[in-house]
Amino acid sequence: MQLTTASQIPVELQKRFSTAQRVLVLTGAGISAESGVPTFRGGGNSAVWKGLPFDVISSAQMVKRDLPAVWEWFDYRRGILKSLAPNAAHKAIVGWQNKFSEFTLVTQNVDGLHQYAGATDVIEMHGSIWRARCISCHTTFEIPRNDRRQEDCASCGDHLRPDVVLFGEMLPTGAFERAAEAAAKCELCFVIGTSALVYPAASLPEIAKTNGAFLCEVNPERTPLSDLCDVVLTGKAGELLDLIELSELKS
Ligand code: BV8
Repeated sequence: MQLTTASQIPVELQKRFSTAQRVLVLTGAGISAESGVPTFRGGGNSAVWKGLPFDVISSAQMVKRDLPAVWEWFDYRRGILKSLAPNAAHKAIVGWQNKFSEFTLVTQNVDGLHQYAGATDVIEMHGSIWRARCISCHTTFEIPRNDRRQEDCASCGDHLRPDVVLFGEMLPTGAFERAAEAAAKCELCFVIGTSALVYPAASLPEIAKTNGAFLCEVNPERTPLSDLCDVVLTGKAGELLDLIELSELKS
């Protein structure tokens, strides 16, 4: 059922949203869809770049095999992103950050739109497309939105790569542990705009549920997590997050 009014938000979710102290939000590419950012698997197909499925072009092996091709893929994506802005869903979550006493925002996205919207202390499980890292000394460099990125490391001169977690690579030190600890403690967990296929990020809602959290999924489509959720809001994050907030005011 497509929700269009605050009164359609399940009462149990309204209550939890009003009383929760510790909240965790996990986001995926879908939360940026209404900003114009293509999702990876939305609409049943997978992103492909020059014939390579995205989990091949975005993989550790590809950095070794063909770093220029990896840069071409990420330069292309930054080219799309640099003119895009956060949408209502990103903005709603910024408001939530100040509403709950313990709020943790974990994202799988590398687009930086949560921070652009004003979110702080974002756990970027998969790094950032706006940062590069030296393949030798691991120094990182911010990539300007509207300027060319630097080619080589200013510290040691070796090549740079995107500071993004590619398939087959470990997550940033401590990111998963910090997110998993918050998931185990939260009372209310939102899973917004993710196909819940990529691990270990997709294990976070499972950790929350195992530890007694109320689980709410926001997604136009069902996912492997949907059956685990207490509430599944079917629809677009940019429309539904504001309804959740409005429903609280009415209750
Ligand atoms: C690792 C950066 C070891 C690159 C990405 C079990 C345990 C651990 C690992 C594995 C495991 N099983 C398999 C693995 C290996 C692998 C993996 O998960 N493979 C999958 C495909 C089977 N994982 C890894 O390699 C990870 N590393 O495992 O290291 C380890 C082990 C244990 C503990 C720690 C470490 C590294 C994975 C990271 C890969 N990098 N991104 C880049 O961006 O190019 S993942 C990539 O997929 C993006 O980050 C993306 O965010 C992520 C997940 O996709 P989604 O965000 O969900 O996006 P998707 O398009 O799939 O779905 C969009 C959804 O939005 C849809 O459901 C759609 O319906 C919905 N939607 C659309 N419009 C809207 C909407 N929702 C709301 N509103 C809308 N308007």
